[in-house]
Amino acid sequence: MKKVLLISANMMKLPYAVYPLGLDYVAGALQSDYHVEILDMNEPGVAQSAGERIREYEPDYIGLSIRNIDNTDTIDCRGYLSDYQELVGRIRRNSKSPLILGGSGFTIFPLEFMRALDADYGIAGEGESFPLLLRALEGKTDVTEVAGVVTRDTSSISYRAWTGAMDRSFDARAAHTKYYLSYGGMLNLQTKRGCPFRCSYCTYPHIEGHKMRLFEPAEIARQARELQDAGAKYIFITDSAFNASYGHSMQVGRAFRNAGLSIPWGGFFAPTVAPDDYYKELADAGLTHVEFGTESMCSVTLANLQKPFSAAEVFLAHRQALAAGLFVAHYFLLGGPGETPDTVRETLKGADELERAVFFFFCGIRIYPHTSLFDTALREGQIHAGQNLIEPVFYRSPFISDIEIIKTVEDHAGGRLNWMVGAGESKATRILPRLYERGHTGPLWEHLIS
Ligand code: B12
Ligand code: SF4
Repeated sequence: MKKVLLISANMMKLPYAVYPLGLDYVAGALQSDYHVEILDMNEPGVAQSAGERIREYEPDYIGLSIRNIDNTDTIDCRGYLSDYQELVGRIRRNSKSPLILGGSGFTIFPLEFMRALDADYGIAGEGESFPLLLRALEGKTDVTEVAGVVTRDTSSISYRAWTGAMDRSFDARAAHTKYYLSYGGMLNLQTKRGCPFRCSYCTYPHIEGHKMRLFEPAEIARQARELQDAGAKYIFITDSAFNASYGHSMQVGRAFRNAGLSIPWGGFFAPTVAPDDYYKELADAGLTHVEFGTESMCSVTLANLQKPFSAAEVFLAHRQALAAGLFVAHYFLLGGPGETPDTVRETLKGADELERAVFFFFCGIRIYPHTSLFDTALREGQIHAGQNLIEPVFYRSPFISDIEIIKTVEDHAGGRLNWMVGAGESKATRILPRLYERGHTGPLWEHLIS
């Protein structure tokens, strides 16, 4: 059997180190025909020993997963491209095998990453097509026939959502799994792919598709039990918006209960009004943390961002989640089209009325291709056609500067611990590692709720 080494390039440990779930799916697609190993750069010691590990394993193919491009923080923006270039240099010094890129970050900027990392091939979109690429390489057929495959000569890419099997291969004994279990105890899980909404700035529908592909609840529950049995203390559901399908997410909750899941879990939710008892049922199934992608409390701004709810619905959704005894966080994204001092104040006033919650404020919205914000920024001359956006560019509202927004939020927050401004790196850097070292588990933002 030929050997594939899958490397997770992500070394970001904030707000916490994230288990490389995407590679479990790529490994799942490959495992019947290839011997697969995963090397996770987050795992202690791997960054130092990667070259040696590659030489020892002698892979026939190397897949490199590119998740984060940068920390997406206007206040203290840090990019990771140079780290990836350094890693690719090390891979090349230790192996002559083809290097194939993939991952969500890669999918946003496939041509730019191909050039910057001088890779042999890439797959934009879902990595389940990896074996098709390898088969084409081995059969010497045209690799560009495989949807999403990028070569050094590719100038435009087309790919569609994967319709075949999506099998996760989870190895409870793998060294990297043990690392996440010992540090924060959080593993992750996907219950569907795709987001049907069209928020103006968001890349998720481009990465995962607009059409929801719902996974079988009993199978998801089986996977959740597998994570629990491996020692997970918390599960993060990575869906774009867990409640985008109320029916399916409710079935997942019931399947969790039937499978005897007893560890807490959480994920991203859209603050839309839920059916009666929705949150109560999910709380009974172990849901503890609800992270609402709220973005604004001003209806004009919400409409500009093309959010699928109004400020009035946010209040209702918030109360529904609180009534079920859940921990609630709201993410805000300020500085988009039409943001003014008044709309910011309206959001802050709205946040004041959202009791017992944590707020994460991001000021300045990163402009990504394939979004309607990209078109707005182009029309307004904030970016130009063909501009390489792998170096982050943030949308600037003509009516209020980022600095003014940050100052307004910080003044209004007045040092309240549950108001986090920016990616929250400084507070998170101080608090989280110490808590994880002391054996605390989960996302831990609930400790900020006063
Ligand atoms: C869930 C999530 C989070 C959660 C993760 C919680 C957890 N415990 O898992 C939280 C909230 C913590 C988080 C944090 C951050 N996130 Co986030 N997150 C996501 C999200 C929604 C899903 C990621 C996921 O797990 N998907 C499910 C798996 C199965 O899919 P996947 O990894 O993409 O893998 C598939 C393909 O990409 C491909 N693939 C993957 N690897 C490979 C490798 C090869 C060789 C091939 C061929 C294919 C391939 O095949 C897989 C199966 O189809 C994505 C957006 C999205 N919809 O993708 C953003 C996303 C990954 N996050 C992003 C960012 C920026 C961040 C933060 C930096 C934000 C911040 N400042 O705090 C941090 C970084 C955290 C860290 N330590 O790395 C960006 C990354 C791009 C960028 N701009 O840099 C994304 C893409 C969102 C965006 N803005 O566009 N995130
Ligand atoms: S912001 Fe959330 S709800 Fe809107 S398109 Fe993105 S993932 Fe979907």
